[in-house]
Amino acid sequence: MSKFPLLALSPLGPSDIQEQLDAEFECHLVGRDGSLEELLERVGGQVTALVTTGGRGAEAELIEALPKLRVIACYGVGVDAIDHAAAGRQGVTVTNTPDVLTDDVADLAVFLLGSLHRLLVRGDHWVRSGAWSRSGDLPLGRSLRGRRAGILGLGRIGEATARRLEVFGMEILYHKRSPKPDSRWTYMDSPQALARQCDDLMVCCSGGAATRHLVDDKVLEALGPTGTLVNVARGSVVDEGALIAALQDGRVAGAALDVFENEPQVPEALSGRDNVVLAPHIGSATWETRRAMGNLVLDNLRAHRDGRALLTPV
Ligand code: 8YV
Repeated sequence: MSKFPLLALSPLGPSDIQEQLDAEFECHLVGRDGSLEELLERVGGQVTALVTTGGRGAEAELIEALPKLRVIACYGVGVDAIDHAAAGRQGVTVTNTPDVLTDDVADLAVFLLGSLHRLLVRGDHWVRSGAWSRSGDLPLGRSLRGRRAGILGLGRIGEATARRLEVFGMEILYHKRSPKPDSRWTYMDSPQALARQCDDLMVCCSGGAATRHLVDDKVLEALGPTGTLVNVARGSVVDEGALIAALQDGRVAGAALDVFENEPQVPEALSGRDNVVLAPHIGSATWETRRAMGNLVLDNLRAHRDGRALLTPV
C-alpha cells in the first residue's frame, strides 16, 4: 500500500523525528524534495496534511492551493502565522504543540531576566576581552529578589514563568483579558497598569492581530526608567521601534529578547546596546523539547491518517 502523502514546509526537529516522518509517510519536504512551487505542482492536488512551524505558518494563498487539505500540523505552540480564516473556509483543522514546550520557554524567560540583571552577557565579554584584568570589576548588577514581575498573558507559559520567578523572591502581578479565577497573583486590568506597577514586564501572551503592539510607547513609558522588558512570546507583541526609542532615551532600563518583529533580522539599535540581551528565538530549542514537539506532530498526523480524533487541535 502506498504511503500517506503530506507536504512539509520545514523539517521536523532532531533528525530521527524527520526520519520517522519519512518512514511512515510520503513526506514531500520543501527544499529537500523541490521548491514549494514544484511540490505544489507535483502533489498539491492530493495532500490532505501540511506540516509547518510557528514561524513559517501558512498563508491563505498556500492553503487555497491545497484543495484537499484537512489538517495543518504546526511544529510549535504559536499558530499566529497561520491564516485561520482561510483554514476555516476550507474546513482545515490546525494542530499545535502545547504543554511539551512550556517548561523550556518559561526557563528561558527566567534565564533572560537573570542575564539582564546580573550582567551575564556583559560579564562574559568582560572576561574574554581582557577588560577584567585591564579595568577591574564589572559594574554591579541587580537582585531579582524583591522586584515585581508583571506577567503579560497568564496562559501556560505565563503561569510557568510566574511560578519560577516566585522562587527567586519576586512579587507577581499579571494581566490577561480577564482575571484568572483562584489565582494567587495580583490582577491588573490593562497592560499599561501592569507596566506601571511592575519592575520587569514579562511578555508571555500569544501573537497575532489581537496582541499586535500591545506593548507600545505608552506601556513602555509606564514601565519607566528602572523597568525592563523580557519577550519570549512573539516579536509582533512589542512595538520594536518604540522599544528602541525608549532604550535610547533611557525611558526603560533594558530588555531581554528571544523574539523580534522581523526575524532573523535584528536592528543594530538593539544588538549594539549592552543593556539588551538577545537570543535567536530559542525558547523551545532543546533536544528534549524539540523531540517531544516532533513526536506530538507525528501523533497528530498519525491520528489524521488513521481517521482518529486529533490530539491537540487549536
Ligand atoms: C518554535 C515557537 O520557533 O512554539 C512556538 O510557537 O515559536 C517555537 O517553539 C517553532 O515553531 C519551531 O520551529
